[in-house]
Amino acid sequence: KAKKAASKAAKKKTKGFNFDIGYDAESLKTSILNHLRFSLARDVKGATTRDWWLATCYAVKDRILDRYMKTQAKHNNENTRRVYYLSLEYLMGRLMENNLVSAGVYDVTREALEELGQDFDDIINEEVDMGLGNGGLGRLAACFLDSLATLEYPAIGYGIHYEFGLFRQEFVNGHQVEHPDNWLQKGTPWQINRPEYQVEVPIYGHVEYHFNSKGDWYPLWVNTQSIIGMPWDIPIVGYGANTVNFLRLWESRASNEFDLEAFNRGGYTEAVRDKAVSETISKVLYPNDKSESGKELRLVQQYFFVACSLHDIIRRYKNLNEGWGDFPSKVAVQLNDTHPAIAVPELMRILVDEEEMDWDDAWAICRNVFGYTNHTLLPEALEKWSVPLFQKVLPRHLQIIFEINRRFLEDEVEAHWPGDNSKKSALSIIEEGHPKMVRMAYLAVVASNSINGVAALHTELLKKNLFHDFDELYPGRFNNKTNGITPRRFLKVCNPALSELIAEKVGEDWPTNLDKLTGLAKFADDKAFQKRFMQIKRDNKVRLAATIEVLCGVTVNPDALFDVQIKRLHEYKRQHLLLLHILARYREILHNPDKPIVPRVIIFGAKAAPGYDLAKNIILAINKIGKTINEDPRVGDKLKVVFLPNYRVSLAEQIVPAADLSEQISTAGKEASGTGNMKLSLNGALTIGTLDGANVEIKEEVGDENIFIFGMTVDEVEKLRSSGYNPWDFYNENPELKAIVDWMASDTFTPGEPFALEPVRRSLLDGGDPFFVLADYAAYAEAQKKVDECFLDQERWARMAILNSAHMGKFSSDRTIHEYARDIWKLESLPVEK
Ligand code: B1H
Repeated sequence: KAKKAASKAAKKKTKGFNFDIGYDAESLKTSILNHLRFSLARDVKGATTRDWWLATCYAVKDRILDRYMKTQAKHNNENTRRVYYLSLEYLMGRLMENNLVSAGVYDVTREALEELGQDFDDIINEEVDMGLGNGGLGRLAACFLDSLATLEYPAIGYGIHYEFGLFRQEFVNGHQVEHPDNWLQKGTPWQINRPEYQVEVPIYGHVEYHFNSKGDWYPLWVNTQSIIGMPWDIPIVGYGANTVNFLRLWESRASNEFDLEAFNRGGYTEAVRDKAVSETISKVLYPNDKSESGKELRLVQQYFFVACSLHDIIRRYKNLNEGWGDFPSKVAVQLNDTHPAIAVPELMRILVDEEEMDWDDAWAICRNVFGYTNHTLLPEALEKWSVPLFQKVLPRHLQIIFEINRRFLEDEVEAHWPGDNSKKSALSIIEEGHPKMVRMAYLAVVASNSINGVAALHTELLKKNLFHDFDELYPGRFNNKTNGITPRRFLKVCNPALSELIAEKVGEDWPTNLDKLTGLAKFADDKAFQKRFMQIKRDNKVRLAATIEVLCGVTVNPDALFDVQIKRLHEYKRQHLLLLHILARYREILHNPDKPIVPRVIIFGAKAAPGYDLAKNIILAINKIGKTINEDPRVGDKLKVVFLPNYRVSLAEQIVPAADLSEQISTAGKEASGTGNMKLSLNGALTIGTLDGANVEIKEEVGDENIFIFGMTVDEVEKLRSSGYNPWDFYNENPELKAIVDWMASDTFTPGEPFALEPVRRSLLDGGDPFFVLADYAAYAEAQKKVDECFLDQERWARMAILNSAHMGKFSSDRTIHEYARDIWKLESLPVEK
């Protein structure tokens, strides 16, 4: 009561107070100087670049928070429906430049800093990436947040506030070495701590049965430990800054109660040790990208952030609503892969155990609320948790999963396939075996009103293979949402010169209306336009060349063809196929020294999971072979091979605008979508690629004549596999291929260590070449020849590059998000007044 009165009084006393904040250079300057002095306790005299960076971020944040307050007030006043995006990963990259652009203060901030005698670019480069994700899945989540805010959809992202994001990569003698990513060390001006919203969640313990007054038994989850979730909010600024949503990341803390108990028993060290265990939960992002088998801490991480998030969602709902009736009309929850699928039994537990709702009513709510996005068909990435582990960590949730499964099999599967026990065991959420396993994908499918894939081909394959019977059982629930990328970060911010040229030709509104880029098509044959377009590309290449010089110590010629493969290192992505092509080019240069050849700079960027030996060996092979080539005077500018260390979002922003050729060469059927393919093509790189993932749709958009497609289709791969693929046949029948595969593993590239690269060779031959590298080699070599021919005709190349940019409109994440909102979330945008 007293609190309420005080807040009322405060409101009265501040009535009419003017919170208006200036958006001109002069106001920014004042803000920056104020923050330098009053937030950082720094004198202008002693201020470092980092101080200037922090002060500038704070000044910009003031403006952003103003819009954030207005947005949240609007969402609450209207009691609007929201989407909650649950993801274990967010690869945000740097925030400053994007926030400046979105908040509309880029130019004035630049001006303010210049007037203060500061170098704008140095300040931008102070920021370390927020790398709380592995690759495409985490970056997609970040692009989606950008689009949700830009399109003014009420949305909140939930995730984990990892103390250490994805490791920093270094090369030592060509080997990958991992270092902790201490992204919080320099300060993180964008995050806001929200202790008032901390929550406490139970874990471990066991289930007891009690009887109520009617004599019915009910389960009680007891003897649990508790963890505190501390929220950190990152504002998400929509382009134009009408709407500012937020991303809420949970940090784990030891609960006080928990501590006290140990203290009272006199166990000081135990108390501190237990505290350390609780605080381990949000310590580090698992760097595995695809497989994470059986790690207890990973399961704990998943449950922890899901439980905190649902608690938060329900608190917010209850603030504005009575009863549960409206819950599904106010709340949509999207599961980014199965990593947050524990949300299903957790919501059931809350509704049934805590809210004492009937099972059927609770289940109806779940099914109305959840949507599930699948991101991969690779079997090693399909999450399964062992029943004994589940039993230990989340005993009550396991019971609920068994009950969900029992009803699903007895009611739904039995009704559709009466008496068919093989169907029941095939579709069961619990896989029989020793131990039994919980199939998280099946759990997510059974509990969701929508299940989507991330590219047309991927969705077709999901329906045909992994979820074939579910598609029959639940017609219409499976749907496609082809991925997209934000054109703000991946064109407007990273390629300002091209952005200006585009604006001149198609108008200023292309960043929120990417289909406008088709307006470039009519200039594809215009010589003057071609010249400007290619000059911008060349300037970007000069800048990247300087970065390559610094990071790799290799001088490259900006007039060479910049051939780029940037993505996680995985066998299925086939970086080693490009490596074989590199060897073929090197061999050609040595055998025919006088023959003219299109000069190329091959640029790799990729991190390998620390425990993935073959991936690390492929990195080693590229580095060793690259070094040999780069130092061979017979080669000169004809071929350079560089592996940029520590590939991450901010490095991608430098590489993407400078690429001529985009390598998208995964084995057909393995890359669910890919999103780097979209970024590169948008910036005028031509794609050499297989008919896999979103490449198929890129080809449809840019036209067959503006893309280099090669290799086996999904059906052809399947046919070859079932007829018994033997890589030795391809090796023996192709003398060039045989020569380079043998050469690769000889001691030419690793003098003194003759078998250092043998593991890569072995994987392609005795290892059975599971991703058909040798089978696709000849077709790839053929396609690369066409690339060279094309590049020799610079006008033709320019035309193709322009048409690539022109036809990428479909791949804006705005389009993707509009589709999710319309088809899955039934979400209306809610414009916030200026
Ligand atoms: C994608 C993952 C992934 N698919 C498990 N699956 C992870 C799986 O830490 N884990 O356990 C992490 C990541 N990531 C990627 O998602 C696909 O390979 C890409 O093709 C796709 O473009 C991207 C976004 O949909």
